[in-house]
Amino acid sequence: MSKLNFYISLFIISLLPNLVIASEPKPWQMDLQPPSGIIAETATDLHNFLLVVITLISLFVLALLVYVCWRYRENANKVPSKTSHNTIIEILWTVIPVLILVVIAVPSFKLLYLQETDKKYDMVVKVTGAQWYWNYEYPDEKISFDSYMIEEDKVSKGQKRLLDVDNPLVVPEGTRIKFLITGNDVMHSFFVPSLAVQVYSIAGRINEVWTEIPKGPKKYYGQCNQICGVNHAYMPIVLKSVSKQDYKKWLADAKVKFAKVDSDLKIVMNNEKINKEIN
Ligand SMILES: [Cu+2]
Repeated sequence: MSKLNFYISLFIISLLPNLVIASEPKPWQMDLQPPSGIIAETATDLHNFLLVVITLISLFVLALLVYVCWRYRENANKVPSKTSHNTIIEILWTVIPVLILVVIAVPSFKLLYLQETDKKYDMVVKVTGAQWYWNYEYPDEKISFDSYMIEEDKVSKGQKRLLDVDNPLVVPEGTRIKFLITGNDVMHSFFVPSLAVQVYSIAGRINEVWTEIPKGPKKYYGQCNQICGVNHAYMPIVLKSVSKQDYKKWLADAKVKFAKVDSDLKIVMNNEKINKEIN
């Protein structure tokens, strides 16, 4: 293989992670999951920038320590200096870190502003954390359903152990979604790494966050990341984006499949009515 071919192959291989149809953790993964959507992309850029800054600072401090250990060792520095103040150095070690923090603050506040203030969204999903499953509600469609992890002994081919669920959260591709996140019992946390969504689910309180689901059908895997009890590790999140037509089909089916609660309620009300009539 010529050198050029080798580099072309390397380039193609480097593109492969972007072609996968699921965002999920990989064995021996070192970096963040590839970001999806503007928030995750901005957060990943900030992370990469900070990685450079902290690496440079750590190397600089390490170099200073090594130099001081070598230059002022006992053999080379028989009479130690009694200096305890140096105005110029003191000004420098105060002003330079402040400047570095200001430089970090600019992209950091930009990201925070993007996450907290953009109110343009296409649909709302209410997420409720419970011991130990998630409940998803589509207020505009009047459907709600529970999402449980598939037990290890029931995982079928193509499903991921500890990650796949019976009822994924299905959303149309290319939409902006506002999540309203609340809790049913103890604290949980709704965490989907590739979308950079991580929000606490707390009983009696609603937290909100928005995210943009990019175009293209894909599965986004996540997990509860607030230690919430004995089955904390067994309440994964699966967010499945599908085409707009497939979403419509899913919605029509879901309205039938998840109408159980309503019909149960009707049965209870009917029974009460019958009981009243009998009495
Ligand atoms: Cu939890």
